[in-house]
Amino acid sequence: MAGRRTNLALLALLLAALVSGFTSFALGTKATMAVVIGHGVVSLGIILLAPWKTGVARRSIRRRGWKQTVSFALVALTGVALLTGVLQVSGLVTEVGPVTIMQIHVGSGIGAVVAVLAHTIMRPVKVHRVDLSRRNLLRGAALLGLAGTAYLALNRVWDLLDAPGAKRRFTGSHEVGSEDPMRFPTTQWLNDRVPLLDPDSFQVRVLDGDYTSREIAAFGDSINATLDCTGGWFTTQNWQGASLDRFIKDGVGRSILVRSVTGYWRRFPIDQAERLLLATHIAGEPLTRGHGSPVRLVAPGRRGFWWVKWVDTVTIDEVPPWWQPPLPTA
Ligand SMILES: Nc1nc2c(c(=O)[nH]1)N[C@H]1C(S)=C(S)[C@@H](COP(=O)(O)O)O[C@H]1N2
Ligand SMILES: [Mo]
Repeated sequence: MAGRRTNLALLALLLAALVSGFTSFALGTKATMAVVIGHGVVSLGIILLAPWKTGVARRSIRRRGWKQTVSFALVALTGVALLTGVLQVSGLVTEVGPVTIMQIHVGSGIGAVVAVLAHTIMRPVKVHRVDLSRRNLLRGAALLGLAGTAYLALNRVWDLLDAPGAKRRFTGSHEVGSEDPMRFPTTQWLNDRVPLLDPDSFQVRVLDGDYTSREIAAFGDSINATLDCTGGWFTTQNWQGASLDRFIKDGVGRSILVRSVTGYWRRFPIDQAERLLLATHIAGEPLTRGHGSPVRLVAPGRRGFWWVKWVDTVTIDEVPPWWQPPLPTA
């Protein structure tokens, strides 16, 4: 009974960690702040349950074979995901060799979910009516309460250590180069290559018109906005260029499709045009190639993967803005 209860709780926590982790990535707006905190709390709940799970696992450890392998993989992957999660938040370590802590965190987290599914198929956890008894719900609440306390305690630890984690953004990201414009990292979602485009002659097609970066810059719009990469860093800059609503007539179309010369694209609701900027400059300096020269999109309030670089075309159509993969696929 106690073993099954522990397994069930762990399964629920792991799924909650997956869903909240994914949501923090895909959305990461102020409105989803609670989801990011929830991700931390349920994950600490998993750590708190570990001693019980050790007891449960010890009883079944004599079984051998591939089932055993899946169980070990699950423990190892969960352990790595938890450890790298805490390290990422602390900001004390950001990479090991060629990979970032965040990459290990996401990789091991996805691996743990695959392993937990395999494990659940091998050793199904049956849900009984008593599992939802008042008593067990209180137990669950107590566990989350403890995890919440641990979360607050960890925040105190970052304060005391004066670790970057003490000053992290609500997404968990750490600040880089906000005062020194050209110092923030250049990064790609997956494997886009930085294209070689001539900033003097390259033209961006916005609806029916073609514009050089000089012409875009001449509109003279600017905005302070925070680029927050799911890689775990953010930077706040002043971006200059042309607001998208300058090109759009009222009442036409449902979404704005912004495409890069690389094929990378994202779709936005038409009513957000005035919050989107085609940028040519940062703090008065032309964009560098890595940062999206000649023209890149600035999408305030959205995670970095929405900020399409090397913009090639902007079009408007009747496709609903939610009709796209939640995360880019290239
Ligand atoms: N064309 C294109 N645009 C892109 C990406 C990409 O891979 N290809 N990566 C996005 C991601 S994940 C981030 S965080 C920002 C990074 O912008 P930066 O390199 O100027 O820091 O660009 C976004 N725009
Ligand atoms: Mo990113």
